[in-house]
Amino acid sequence: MFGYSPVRRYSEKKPIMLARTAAKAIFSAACLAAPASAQSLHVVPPNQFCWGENVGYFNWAGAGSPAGSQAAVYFSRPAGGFFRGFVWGENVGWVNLGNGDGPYLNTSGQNFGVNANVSGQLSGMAWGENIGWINFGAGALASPAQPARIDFVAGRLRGYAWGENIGWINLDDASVFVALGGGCPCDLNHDGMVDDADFVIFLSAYNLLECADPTMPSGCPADFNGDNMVDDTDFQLFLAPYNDLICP
Ligand SMILES: [Ca+2]
Ligand SMILES: [Ca+2]
Repeated sequence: MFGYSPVRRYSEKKPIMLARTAAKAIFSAACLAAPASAQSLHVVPPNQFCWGENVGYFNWAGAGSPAGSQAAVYFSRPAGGFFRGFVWGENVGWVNLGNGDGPYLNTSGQNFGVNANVSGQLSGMAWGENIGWINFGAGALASPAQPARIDFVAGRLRGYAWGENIGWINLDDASVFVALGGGCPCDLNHDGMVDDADFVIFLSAYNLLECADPTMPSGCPADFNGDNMVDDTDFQLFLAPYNDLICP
């Protein structure tokens, strides 16, 4: 008897061991353009903070080890998008923006997270380990309305979120705010370059394939397009910054 087992495409199973020159050689053929649905926005330091009226600063860029590997990331989709990652509250600990399996239904503790519609207006819930639920849709209900949202033109968050136990969280300050941009997500070891060291880290994740794999690095940072797989799509997204070498 032969049991059924899911078959991965050959190119996903095969360990890719390419030198930089080889990767460059296939770059022009393999990496024409990333689809719009693969776009992601990363927090752009030093503008990485927001402010809770009762609890002080939240840092959107530092989570994980190495630092930033589990930071907040926004993944764009045709009908909106969603966040993945963690925010650090200086006085209240970790806040989970969602596990990356978005858009989130927000019907239970297993499928919560922060979504955005096509205009960038945020909704859904984040979970603070010490402070409970934070409602990103609450600012839209305030009077006057102050919806928490991504300002795509300014490249930053705006509006207010509501923590059930901590009150308003201000995303709208003129000088203390969370900037979002392209970042350098393929710099997996956070040294300012996308080079062979990152390629080795990427390969390890690529060969594991699924973000749910228990041996996958926490936060699945090599899943550049946020589909919970590290596969050929992510490899294509890796090639352009690898070719450029220096982070923008
Ligand atoms: Ca690097
Ligand atoms: Ca992926």
